[in-house]
Formats: sequence, C-alpha cells, structure tokens
Amino acid sequence: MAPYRGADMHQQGDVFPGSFLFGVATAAYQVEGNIENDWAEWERQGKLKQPGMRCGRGVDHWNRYVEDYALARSVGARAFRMSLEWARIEPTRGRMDEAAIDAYRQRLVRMKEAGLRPVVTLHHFTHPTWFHRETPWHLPESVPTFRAYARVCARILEGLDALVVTLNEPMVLLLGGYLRGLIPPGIADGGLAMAALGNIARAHVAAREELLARCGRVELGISQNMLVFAPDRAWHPLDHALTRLAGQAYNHAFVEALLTGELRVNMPGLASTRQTIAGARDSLDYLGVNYYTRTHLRFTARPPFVAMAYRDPFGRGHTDIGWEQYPEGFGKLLREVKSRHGLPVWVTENGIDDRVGDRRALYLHGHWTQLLDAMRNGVDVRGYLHWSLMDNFEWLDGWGPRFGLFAVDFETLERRETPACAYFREVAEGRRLVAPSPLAEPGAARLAAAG
Ligand code: IFM
Repeated sequence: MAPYRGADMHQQGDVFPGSFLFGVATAAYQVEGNIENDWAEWERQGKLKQPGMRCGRGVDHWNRYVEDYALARSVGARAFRMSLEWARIEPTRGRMDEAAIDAYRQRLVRMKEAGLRPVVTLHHFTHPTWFHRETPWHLPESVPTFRAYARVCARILEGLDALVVTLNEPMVLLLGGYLRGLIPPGIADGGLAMAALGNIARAHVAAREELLARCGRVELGISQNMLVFAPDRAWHPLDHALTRLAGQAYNHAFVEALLTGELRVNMPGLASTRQTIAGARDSLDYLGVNYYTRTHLRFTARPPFVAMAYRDPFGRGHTDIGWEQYPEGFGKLLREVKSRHGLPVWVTENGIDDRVGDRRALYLHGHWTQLLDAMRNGVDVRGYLHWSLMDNFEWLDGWGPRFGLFAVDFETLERRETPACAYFREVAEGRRLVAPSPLAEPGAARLAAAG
C-alpha cells in the first residue's frame, strides 16, 4: 500500500506563491440547464449509458449563478471557469441571439464583481444542432463558422481580462466523437477524424485572431486532457510501444501543432496525418492541463489493437467512476509539459468522482503535493481550477458521478458543502499546503491507518 504522503512531508517550502490563483471549474451544458444542442439530441436518441437519462435543467446554474459565485468565494476561490454555450449564442446558423450575448456578458461582469477572475471556454464539447449537419469539423467550412462565433465571444469578453480557453479537450472530442462514435457527432472514421482535427486546430487560430483583433491583449490557450499511459505488461515490447505512441498522440501532438504550425499524428491502425496549420505557430500563451488519472495499455491481436484498463497497483481504491488515483502522474505530466513545450501552465481541471464525499480532501492533498513539487522544480504553474464547483451532468454517465466540492441534491437543486470544502478553503486562503484532518474526512483516516 502506498498512501499519499501526509503531514510528514510538509516543510517550509509548501507555500503557494502570492500570484497563484485557486479556483473552480464548470462547463455550460453540465450546469446551466435547458440548452438545446447536439448533446440534447444525443440524449433523446437514447445514447447515454442509461438511455432514459436527460441533462434537462442541469443544476440550474443559469438562474443560480449569483449563489454559485458566492459558493466559490466561500471556499477561497479567486477564479471561476465557465463556458459559453454556442447553441445559446447562435441557435440558428448565422443568427446571433443578442439576449444570450447580453446574458453572458452580465454574468461575467457579475463574476468579476464577486472577486473571481473569469476563465472562459469557447468550446466545451457541445455544438448547435445545425453544426454537424451544415459545417461539420471534417469540412473546411467549419473554420469560418467557428470564427464567426468567436467574433461574438470577443464582444462578450472585451475588457474583462478573462483567461481564455478556446477549446476544451480536443483529443477527447476527437476520440469520442470521430474515432469511436460514442459522443456527437457519432462518427468512427480515421480519415474524417484527422480532417476534423486539422480544422479544430485552424478554428483555434481563427478564434485567437478574432480575440486579438477585438480585445487587444489576451491570455489564451487550450485545455488539454492529459493521461499518464503505462504498459500493462512490463515485459511486453508492444505494450511499451503503444504507451509511447499514445502519449505522443494524445497528450502532445495537438499542442505541438499549435506551437510549430505542423500537425503530426501517428496512431498506427487508427489514424495518422501530417498537415500544416497556417498561423498556428506560437498560438498558445499557456497550456491548460486537465489531469485525472493513468491508464494501462495492452496490445491486442485484433483491431483496434489496443485495450485500456484502469489498474490499482497501490491499492488506493479506484475513484467512483472507476479511474486509478495516481497523483504522481500529475507531477510527471507537469514536468513533461515544461520540458516538451516550455509553456506556463494553468491546471484547468483536476478532481475526483467521490459519491460519498469522504475521499476528496485526500485526493486534493495528493495532487497539490505533486503540484507544489513540480513548481519547486521550475514548472511555471499559474493557477489550479478544481473540477468541479458542484456536482453536475457528467456526459455519457449522466447524473451518476459526483465531482463537486459542493454536493447537489438533484431533486431540490440545493447545494451543500462536502467535507472537502473546509480543506479547500484552508489551503486556498492560507496558501500553505497542510494535510487534511483525518477527523474531517473518514477516507483520510482509513488511508492514513493503512499507511
Ligand atoms: O466533466 C468532464 C469535463 O467536462 C471535461 N473533463 C473531464 C471532466 C470529468 O470527466
């Protein structure tokens, strides 16, 4: 058993710099409620794990945003990640909804007044329903379409000093939506996937141009879901080869495209491409890292030639969604980002599906320990945004998972503190990493005892 290291590790150096921002993260479709987009259609087609499930009213953040900003502040957050819902802004192709634009502007102004720096994602998985029918990502027309939307986003963001995330987890969208057909648009075609990935990179460039033109100075990047890959069989050369290829393709290729202007993906048997992305060179001011877990890869004899599994070699117990708890991987990836890309980092997501609520503080402690260690070793991390402020709609898994610092009663929509709130507050406000109190969190007591 290798528990997360506890209080014994804490020394003088365990202090977050004064400029470091703690915050929370959300995404429009998962929290706002009553959005008609491609995911709502997907749900009606019965394509979630539980086919009858619907996002519906979400957790009513559209109406409760003032309360939610106050919740964020109550745990010491100084930054709030949200996303603009394209389907609200452009419900019909080419017709922008001024009321939605005003509503978003008003929410962001209010967020700033509440003392929260806005972190704004332009694209977080969802699309207006017309998008896949008229200008899907695999067609070049998708790029001017996104540019027109981004032009409106620039109007919303002008003068707000927001940290901008053009795209959330492009590789998740690509794998889920274009290679495995599991999420909208439900395509499983390597050729179309690579065409789409190129256009998604071009859309980032177009959005950057629009934001720079309207807002002048802008701090802009993407949120990249990063996984640690490991060979399932230590002795098997093909498991090792897969691990290397996956790390390059999933974690780094897209980021490299936005730094060099050359998109190079090599996933043998799945998809490969080499494309020039005009204007993409040096188009990231920072990299947003979304880190959750590690996955083990095993070569299989039949297509797709790879099987992945979440193991638990340290006996820490999987998270409730079934992912390995592997905070060491967080430090490893942060150091890798520095050595591979040399960019400043924002942690734009990190968190645990903890349905009882007794393991979150310890999870945070493990990941913050790694984060501080990486920072001490020269990784320039500017802030940490916890996924999520509150429980929300978790895509294919619907209302099962609970990633929230605040638990939400999905019947009454009441928000309630989880035990981790006190710990988050203590570290975010004190700016010093301390160990969570075992009394506050039974899961911590269990692990400490086992250690
Ligand atoms: O809920 C998602 C989020 O939308 C994107 N990153 C991962 C989270 C947890 O699965």
